[in-house]
Amino acid sequence: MTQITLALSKGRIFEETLPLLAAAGIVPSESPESSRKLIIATNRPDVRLIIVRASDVPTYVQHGAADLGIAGKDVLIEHGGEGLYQPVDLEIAKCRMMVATPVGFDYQAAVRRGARLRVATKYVNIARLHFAQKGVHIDLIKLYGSMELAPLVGLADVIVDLVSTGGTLKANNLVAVEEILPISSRLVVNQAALKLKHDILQPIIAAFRGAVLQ
Ligand code: PRT
Ligand code: MG
Repeated sequence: MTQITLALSKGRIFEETLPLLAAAGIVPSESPESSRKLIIATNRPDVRLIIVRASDVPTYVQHGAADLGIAGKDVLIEHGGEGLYQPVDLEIAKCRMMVATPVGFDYQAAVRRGARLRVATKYVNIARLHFAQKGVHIDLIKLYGSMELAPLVGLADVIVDLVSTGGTLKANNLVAVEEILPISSRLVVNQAALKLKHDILQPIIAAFRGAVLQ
């Protein structure tokens, strides 16, 4: 029997993927939130799930350790997307990549002056490209989380981060000053698997696509 492996991350992506899986007739046998298992069986003997860090999904799929996966556009841009076919925008886990500053920092004036900006972010490729397109010189400071703290303690002038409700920025006296791009999660498929396991993958891709259009 041909088996397929789908890579997912815990949290918001898993939650929002459940209805899409259901549309493809796939029901996980347990929840990764309550189970510590990293390989989760489903009601279909030919489909299993693996639970990985959100930013590791493209790597598993690129190398064929998973046949397909679901990853945010932010993660895909930072990864580069080599070896990945991206057939469907699933329109889940939506948010926006934004530039944010402390309340009171005059971002537009700093940009007009041609000031060199210190930018703290986890999304270094997205930030580098954005400021290069604006012609703004930056010093990039790579962080792995809690970017909101950086401007509050003088590590950076601005941050580049994902914003959904805006609650985290507000709680830290920061304000979004520029949108870089809208973000949602994509279905990604290993290009070799798409050919070799076409008969089993194609109906799943079609079911996901159909579920998005609902
Ligand atoms: O947590 P881990 O280090 O394992 O990885 P991760 O943070 O990348 O994973 P996860 O599960 O938190 O996010 C998975 C994907 O969800 C991301 O790659 C995005 O595509 C998408 N997504 C959607 C978000 C958000 N919304 C979001 N709000 N990812 C992160 N956030 C964070 C943001 O970085 C900020 O710290 O939530 C905070 C802001 O939220 P608000 O609601 O206060 O604005
Ligand atoms: Mg997170």
